Amino acid sequence: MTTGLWIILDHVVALLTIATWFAAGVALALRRTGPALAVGVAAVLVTLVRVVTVAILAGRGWWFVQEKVLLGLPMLAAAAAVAVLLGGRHLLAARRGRADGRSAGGVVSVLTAAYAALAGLVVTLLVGYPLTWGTALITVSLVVAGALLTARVVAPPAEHTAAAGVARASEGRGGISRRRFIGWTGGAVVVTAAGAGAGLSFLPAETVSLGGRPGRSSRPAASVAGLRGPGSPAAGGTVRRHVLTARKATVRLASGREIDAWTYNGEVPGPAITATQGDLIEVRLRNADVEDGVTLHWHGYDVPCGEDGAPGVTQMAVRPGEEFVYQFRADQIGTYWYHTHHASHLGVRKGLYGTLVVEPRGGQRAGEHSAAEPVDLTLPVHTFDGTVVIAGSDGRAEHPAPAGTPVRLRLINTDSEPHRIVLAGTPFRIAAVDGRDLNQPGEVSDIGLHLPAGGRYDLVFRMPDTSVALVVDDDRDGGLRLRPPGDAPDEPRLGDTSDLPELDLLRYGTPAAVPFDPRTADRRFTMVLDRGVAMVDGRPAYAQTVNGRGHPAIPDQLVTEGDIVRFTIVNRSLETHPWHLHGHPVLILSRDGTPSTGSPLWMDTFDVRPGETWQVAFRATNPGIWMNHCHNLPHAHQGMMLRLCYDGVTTPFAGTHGGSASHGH
Ligand SMILES: [Cu+2]
Repeated sequence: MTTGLWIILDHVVALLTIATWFAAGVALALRRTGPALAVGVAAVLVTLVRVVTVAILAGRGWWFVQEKVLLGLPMLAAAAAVAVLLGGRHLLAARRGRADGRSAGGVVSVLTAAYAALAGLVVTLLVGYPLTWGTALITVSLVVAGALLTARVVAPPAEHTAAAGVARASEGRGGISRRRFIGWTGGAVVVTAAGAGAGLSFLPAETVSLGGRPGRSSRPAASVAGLRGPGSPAAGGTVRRHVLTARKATVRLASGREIDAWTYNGEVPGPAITATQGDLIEVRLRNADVEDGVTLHWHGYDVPCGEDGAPGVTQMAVRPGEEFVYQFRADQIGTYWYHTHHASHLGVRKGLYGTLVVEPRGGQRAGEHSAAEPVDLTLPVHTFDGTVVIAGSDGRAEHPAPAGTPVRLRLINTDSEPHRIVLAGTPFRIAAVDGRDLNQPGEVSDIGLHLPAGGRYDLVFRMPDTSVALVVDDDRDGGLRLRPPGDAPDEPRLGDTSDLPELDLLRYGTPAAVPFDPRTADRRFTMVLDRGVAMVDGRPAYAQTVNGRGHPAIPDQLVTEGDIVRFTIVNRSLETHPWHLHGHPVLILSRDGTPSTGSPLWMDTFDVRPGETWQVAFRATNPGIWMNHCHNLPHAHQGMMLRLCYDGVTTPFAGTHGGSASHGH
């Protein structure tokens, strides 16, 4: 069973502990001894089951259980023990006819167990990892406060009740009842502890995490504004000039349907940018009327930091009437894309994206020697209002491909959710992932591919003399058909594509040497992804969090040029998080402790699914201040975003990233 399923099961068991302890408390209060005993036994059993589910989750990683082991379970266990002692003893006596009335202590202790169970689950759902002293103090205070208030209701002090018999026994000597004394003292302790907890929660937090190495040196400061690309192409290269103007437009899709889009140059996707390795790419970005402001981020392309398009970090957002010129050398070959990085959860969804493809200099790649003209299609997959649009086509697209032709399909997921890709009618290889070639990728067929948000796969094959179907999200009516000229049937035999197993890229291809020893690391950072209550852009929110915090309160990660950096990324939540570091591809080391055994796998966006733990590494060779975030763009907007900062690099730009403080949505 996956860790994600254990997390869900543990939540269900936690809910059952709350329900059973509450039910037992109510039954006891109503003097229904039979049901109270039955439900009480169930509550004890469910509590024991909870210990088991938490123990199993602990085996998957301390991050999944810390607050449960240190706070939730001890609180529940203590309250449950008292409840069994007081409530259980009373119930057994009542069953034997040796007690009547109700046991106030029993009712209070059983209900307190219910409060403890509830508080534990609330801490898991709203706070998560890491547990802080502030949270622990507040939680315990609230549970104790609940117990004291319950005691007051169940057995009020003598002067307020006719049931004076209960209170008279506890009359103190000084004229004040012992019960009142306990009540007042308890109340004072609770208020003090809760106040201390709240105070601790407002202490200033660390702003930089060092990953286990010394902190900032006294290096002379370099500004990201000065980290710009070269002004000329490499020898033999040319300059590829583009002007992209961001503007709102009505765009007609292939089916004739019109959508209100935010576009570059009135097109969706924006103009395709292509280059040959060594060319200089120069893009003048203008903004006509996108009030939020726009930028261009070169997703997966390791441009110098000043060209990265992160507003408030590497530049200011380009407002209507303004412009910004990007210039960088096309040194990396492969399939990439560009998109706005300002208010990107809106802008990219509405159409501010396009493709970037860089071909190797000097002809065909290995394995593509052929007399036939190759078919090379760039296929960004985007969802507009629930309709999947592939390269501007919202219905089924067709493309001719003579038998024997080498074919390359460059799939780009420009959405915030993953897509499932099936290629039917031919065996094929995944030649490249996120623009980087794999080592000796084997031929596969009858298999599903999971394409993360922001990710790219290059699928290659030689065209058979029958048609080939590209199916996205198991929708057999849409997608793309490649058909050889002549009378080949327009459909390959397509079964139910949703039945096909999913290819595991961590076991695909052949191992090869990598440029650094991934067993060593100069700095290690752990990012635990979850949902919780946190400040986002200065306002409290039910946020998407990293280590319990939201942007920009998540500490910066500090690295020094040349460091080998290891990330451990843990997903405690029930949603998939496509993790994306700007400026560097990362080498995938392991998933859930199982090492990657296929081709070296370099990715810039990888899906950390619920319950998963990924280890990745990279060498810090591209100085700057880089965004490090979830590429489910609404998640990033809800706080799941931080910065990786090189020692000695500063930024003159300021403001919240993503524009949530400035735009009026
Ligand atoms: Cu996410």
